[in-house]
Amino acid sequence: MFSLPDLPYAYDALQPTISSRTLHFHHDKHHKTYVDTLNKLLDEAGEAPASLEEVIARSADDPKARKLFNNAAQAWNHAFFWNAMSPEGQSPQGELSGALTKAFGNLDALKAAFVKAGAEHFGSGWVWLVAEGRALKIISTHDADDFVPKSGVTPLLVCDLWEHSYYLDHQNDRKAYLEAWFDNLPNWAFAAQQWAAAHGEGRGWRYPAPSNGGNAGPDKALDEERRPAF
Ligand code: MN3
Repeated sequence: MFSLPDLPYAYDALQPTISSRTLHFHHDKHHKTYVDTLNKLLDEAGEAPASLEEVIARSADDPKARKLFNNAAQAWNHAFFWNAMSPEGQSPQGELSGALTKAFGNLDALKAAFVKAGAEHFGSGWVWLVAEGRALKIISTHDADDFVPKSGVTPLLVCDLWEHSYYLDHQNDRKAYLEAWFDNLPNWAFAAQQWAAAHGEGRGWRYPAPSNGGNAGPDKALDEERRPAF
């Protein structure tokens, strides 16, 4: 059984960009439903995987496992999203700050690119800042898609583009939500840890291990080659 991780801050900590009301719905209803559905699907299949990353990686390219993938990836994406935000109003520091300047010119240009990618993304999904080797990129993904199954790509930050993440606070103005989000909420300390992990220093963020994991047979285990890099 995978658990629903608690938010790493109070429900009202991200106001006014994200209200307490939105976080209650988003975490306690939306995220919980993904985790509950994931556990139900695994239980019905008699599976007890060792990690959520393993479930996502092995279901990503299997059309018959679409429902499992969608709920597993959404469980992962939301937990990553909570960690990628901070109420502290941080700025990029250290080596990551230098790499961002080299890649985007300055923080304003990075913000403009991030907001543009998110605002122009059609429909539901996510906008990510990712590291691919030493390269830094902004990429949006549709619905539940993420970078867990893609070896060599490490996410540093993500912002949820589904309407449930901003509609109560910003109505249809996704661009205003993204601008306020980028100005106030990125957890740059977390992003720096992910950046270091992308280059072999420490391990990147992983979803909390399941309470009954590790019972999967060898045929269910991923071989090293397909194991996510983080
Ligand atoms: Mn969401």
